[in-house]
Amino acid sequence: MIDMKKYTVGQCLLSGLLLCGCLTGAYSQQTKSLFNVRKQQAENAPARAEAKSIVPSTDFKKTTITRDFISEGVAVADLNKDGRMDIVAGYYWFEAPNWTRHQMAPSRVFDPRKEYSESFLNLGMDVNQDGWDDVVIIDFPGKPAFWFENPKNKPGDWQKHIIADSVGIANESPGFVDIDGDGRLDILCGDKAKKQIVWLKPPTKPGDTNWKRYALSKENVAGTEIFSHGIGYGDVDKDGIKDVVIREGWFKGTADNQSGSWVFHPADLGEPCSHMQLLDVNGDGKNDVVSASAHALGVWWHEQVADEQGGINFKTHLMSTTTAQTHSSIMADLNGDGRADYITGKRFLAHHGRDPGDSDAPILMWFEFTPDKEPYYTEHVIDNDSGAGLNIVAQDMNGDRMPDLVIANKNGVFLLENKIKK
Ligand SMILES: [Ca+2]
Ligand SMILES: [Ca+2]
Ligand SMILES: [Ca+2]
Ligand SMILES: [Ca+2]
Repeated sequence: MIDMKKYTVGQCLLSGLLLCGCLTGAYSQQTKSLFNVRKQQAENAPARAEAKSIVPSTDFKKTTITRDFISEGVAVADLNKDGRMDIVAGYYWFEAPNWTRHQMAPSRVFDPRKEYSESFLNLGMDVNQDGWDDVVIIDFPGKPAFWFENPKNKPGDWQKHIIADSVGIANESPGFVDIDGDGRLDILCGDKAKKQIVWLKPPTKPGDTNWKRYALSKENVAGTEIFSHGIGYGDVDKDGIKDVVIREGWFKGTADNQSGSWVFHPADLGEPCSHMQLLDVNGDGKNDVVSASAHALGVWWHEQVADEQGGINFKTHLMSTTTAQTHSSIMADLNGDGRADYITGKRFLAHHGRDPGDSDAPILMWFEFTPDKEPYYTEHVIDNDSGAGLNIVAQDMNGDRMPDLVIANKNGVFLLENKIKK
């Protein structure tokens, strides 16, 4: 294990600069901001989470599916149609209830300290609507996404289909959200080539295998570099139409979600982050944004406020410095009070141990919101030896109607069954 305590802040800054120097021009826009994050941490805040002992809650029952690093994305679906939810991690799926491992296509176990896998985010859905759930995989940033077609319990490799004419997926936290309200999840992301905020729509007719690309923003906008960090979908201005947020501002949604006409409004939504969640944190009727640092330290809520001209801007409030590298988040009502909670966790060894705190204990946590009571949230640590990958699943796995959590990262694949008492 690399002990980051041995390194001084200066060494961390130096290694950060060296890392930035090695990356391509596509990364240059973010180099400055990432550097600023590290500089600010060194000057004003702890560069890493404090070494306090974190006692995991007894509210979740953990099952280790595997300790192998095979994917940083995860999904659930009943792939063999036996009525039980199975777990997907990259090119592998684990059959409930004993989590027997199956391979969809040739792959291998990756070295968590040296390599990335070939699977960054996963989704289970019946793409071709033949009654069998398929598996969607977002690959390394900038590569096209693809899906594996379920062979309906027949042996052999699953057929791989590239999504939407090989659109290169930009932004590191693409969203699985229903953009057009047809009840099927779409992919919200950037288009690497056109630097445009787009959505990729799965086929609508049974038997069809082709996804379509539709533009929301104009070309050459912020948030669309392959390594851009942070994107979300929700109604910022409460006009009844959902908008797209990135950390540099928001694109105002219109009824036309296909022609790339959504106008950008600059606003300050803080540091590079993972999936951005919209909710009214403080109960003042305006939607705020909750985000977490993708590669540094911090969970924040960004309070929606009016700027001097009466426009929309945000004031950032720090919620947590419990764990760094919080490179994914999801909303789900974990405690059954009817209000969605925020779940995030450490992307263990995000940059293979080179970033402050990325080899610390892999913590998974949730935040319960209390809009009528300051500071409007309560933090709960779920576990200190799982963490999160690049997406988190919150879905009922054991039939008790409470959402459970499933994660996959460089620490393995884990199921955390929700035992919170209502
Ligand atoms: Ca099953
Ligand atoms: Ca299918
Ligand atoms: Ca709106
Ligand atoms: Ca608010």
